[in-house]
Amino acid sequence: MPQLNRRRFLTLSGAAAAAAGLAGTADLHKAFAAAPAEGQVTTTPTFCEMCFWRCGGIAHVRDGKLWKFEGNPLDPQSQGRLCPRGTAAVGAHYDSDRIRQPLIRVGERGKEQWKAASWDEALAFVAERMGKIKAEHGPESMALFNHGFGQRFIQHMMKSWGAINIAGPSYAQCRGARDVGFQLTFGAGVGSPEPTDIRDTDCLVLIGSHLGENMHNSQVQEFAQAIERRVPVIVVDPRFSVAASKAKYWLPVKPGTDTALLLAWMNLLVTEGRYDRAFVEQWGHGFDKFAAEIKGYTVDWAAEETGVSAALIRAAALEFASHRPATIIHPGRRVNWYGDDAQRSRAVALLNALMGSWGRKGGLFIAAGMKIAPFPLPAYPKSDKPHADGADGVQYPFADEGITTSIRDATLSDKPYPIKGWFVYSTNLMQALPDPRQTLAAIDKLDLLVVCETVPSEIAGYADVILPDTTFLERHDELLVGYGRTGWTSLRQPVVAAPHDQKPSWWIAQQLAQRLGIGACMPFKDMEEYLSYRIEKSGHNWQDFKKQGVIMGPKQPITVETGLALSFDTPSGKVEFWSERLAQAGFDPVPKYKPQEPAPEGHFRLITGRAPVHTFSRTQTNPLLHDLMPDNDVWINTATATRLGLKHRDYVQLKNQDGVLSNRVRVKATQRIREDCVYMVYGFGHANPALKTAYLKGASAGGLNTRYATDPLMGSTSIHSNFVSFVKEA
Ligand SMILES: Nc1nc2c(c(=O)[nH]1)N[C@H]1C(S)=C(S)[C@@H](COP(=O)(O)OP(=O)(O)OC[C@H]3O[C@@H](n4cnc5c(=O)[nH]c(N)nc54)[C@H](O)[C@@H]3O)O[C@H]1N2
Ligand SMILES: Nc1nc2c(c(=O)[nH]1)N[C@H]1C(S)=C(S)[C@@H](COP(=O)(O)OP(=O)(O)OC[C@H]3O[C@@H](n4cnc5c(=O)[nH]c(N)nc54)[C@H](O)[C@@H]3O)O[C@H]1N2
Ligand code: SF4
Ligand SMILES: [Mo]
Repeated sequence: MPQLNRRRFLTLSGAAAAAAGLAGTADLHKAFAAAPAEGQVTTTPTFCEMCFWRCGGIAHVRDGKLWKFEGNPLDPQSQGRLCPRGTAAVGAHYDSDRIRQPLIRVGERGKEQWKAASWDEALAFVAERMGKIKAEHGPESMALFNHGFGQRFIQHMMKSWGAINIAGPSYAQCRGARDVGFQLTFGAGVGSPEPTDIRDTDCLVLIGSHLGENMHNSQVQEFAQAIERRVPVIVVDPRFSVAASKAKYWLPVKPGTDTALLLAWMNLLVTEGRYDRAFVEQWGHGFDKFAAEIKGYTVDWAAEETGVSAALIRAAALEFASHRPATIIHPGRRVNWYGDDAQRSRAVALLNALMGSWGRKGGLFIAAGMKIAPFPLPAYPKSDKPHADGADGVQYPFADEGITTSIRDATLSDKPYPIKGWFVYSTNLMQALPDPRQTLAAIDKLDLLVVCETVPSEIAGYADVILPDTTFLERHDELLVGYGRTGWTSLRQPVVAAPHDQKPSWWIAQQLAQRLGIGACMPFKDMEEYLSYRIEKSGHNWQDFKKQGVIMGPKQPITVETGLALSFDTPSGKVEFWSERLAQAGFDPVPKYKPQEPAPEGHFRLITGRAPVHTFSRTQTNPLLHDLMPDNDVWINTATATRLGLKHRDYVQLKNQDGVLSNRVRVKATQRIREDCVYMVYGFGHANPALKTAYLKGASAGGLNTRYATDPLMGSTSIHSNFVSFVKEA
């Protein structure tokens, strides 16, 4: 890869990574901007898919070879800078582990024996098997698991064919409980990107949200600016995160006790009258019943429960309450920790309501969008069967999106009807879903498993057919019509050709649609036709858009201060301190605290999170990011390590309460974590040998996640419910 100039990249990004990601983006950006451009260079704007922040970038191609990817200054998500993963998108294009052509399984499922196939052969195979499932069971028996922006036309094709069981891990394994908690309280979820006005805030409270390790670009940039402005930051985390190192107050809570803290904070502020009375009087529903319900949750009690001193709990509350309404209690993003997460998220929402921060400058603004005309597409067929994915609120009354784990349950139980096929697009279910043993058992029952992937992930290893997708730098996708301080629209367009016989997902969808007899669902020649129609029909210039990559929407009021009139789409039309809907469905109308089970003797709770230079399990094989961080380690409190005779950088295996053993992983003995838990970055320990770069490097947090609780309100599954002990290497 001479065109990559790896040596320079590595020196720069090594330093950036050492700065824990915060200063890193800027340094990287500057260094790249200063690099001399030799040879013929063309630049093309497109938006990033290395994670789901979808930053606008500009790709540089030198002498026909992809050279670098940097921020597009016109784009609100990047503001001209990319994070280390975005910069390393170049590595995804050049990755030698990529799947190069369609593959059809020849040996036993999971044994990784394949024959190379032409696209015609592979698509005909899929269409024939799908047709058989439809004939025998109906199209509802073919489920779709999907994640990422490239899913748009795959999902459209599947819905046009009659599929109704569709889910991604971004709901039940990520932000679902948060959006339900906020929906029940304010009548609106938070969505992505989160409308946190960190730029104008006077105080930021982070509960778990580890900004700076969790690298959502523009949010982290605003966070860095807030730190420069000396905005007080309060971090609640059992681990001394990067964010905690920038905080005025760090509350090292015992894992799983956040609801106790939140209830005690609210009781304190209500009792002492330190809340936004005007907001609560005008907009609150059931406030008196709420206040009576939380009366018993005192600060002293919370100190016992959380392990944080009463003085610290109180000082933090007085601090953030004094800045109201320009105070943000960050809603978080991956909130699926303990299986009671919708209620904990509701407590976070209620605390924001007490601060009067909803729709306020420096609080949570109401994101603006923009209108882009649709391309006329035929309507989807209607099914008279219920959803097997929990999405129609029968099993989980407040679920408003498909639930991955419910589709898996239905596959295992044949209830409410058999699920015979899975189409998996851009999600590595073996790492992302809890209890991989159940995922395997479900796969065993399938007549068809199609996996559309870029690299040989674990899930691809079990496929009957693998369809190799392009990376985002090699394809068009649907328009991104985003929400934020103003709406915006972003373009994804090909920058370089796919290196082998990979095809873009929209093309795969269109070709498969034709073979399934539903070709009319994608009535356009190519994406230029589709996208330019939408753009021009909306009154914008297609050629300009291709050059700039971004169109900004009109200014709209997003806070009370800029002229926004508040309204709440709840049954009472108000902010529901007491939830009528929860009461009617038989749930607690005000969140209650329920303690978590203690760790078994000799065990530690396993908690997890992100590293700034990797995304989930998707980037470990990227040569540039692999060089920065080839594996993860397990954080253990120094005192615990000493007691157990473990030395810093020793290798251990983790054994969970169900006897599942991890791959070997190095000990990071540190005082930056409580003694009752251990921490690992999620996404490592890849088990597919075809993923040569990442195979068996580090340990898989997902693999140890065999015990999980399911949120009774909306079906999300917990990730921090597992306990581990250590097995020393002989
Ligand atoms: N670099 C990078 N950035 C990413 C991603 C990525 O893969 N890589 N993924 C993106 C996505 S999709 C998501 S959902 C977000 C996730 O990022 P966030 O929403 O910020 O975080 P979580 O993963 O929920 O939380 C991890 C933090 O919670 C702490 N924690 C663990 N248990 C507890 C507890 O009981 N109480 C409290 N208060 N804290 C606890 C951990 O120590 C850790 O610091 O990150 C996004 N940003
Ligand atoms: N134990 C544990 N489990 C978790 C989490 C955790 O912290 N710990 N986090 C949860 C969260 S917050 C989330 S959002 C989910 C994420 O879950 P997933 O979305 O499953 O995340 P990835 O591991 O990135 O898997 C994405 C797969 O898509 C492939 N891919 C990447 N780009 C493309 C592309 O352009 N086209 C195609 N076709 N494929 C592509 C990658 O190679 C990768 O195998 O995981 C959840 N599960
Ligand atoms: S935050 Fe980083 S990885 Fe995510 S879209 Fe932006 S540049 Fe890409
Ligand atoms: Mo997520």
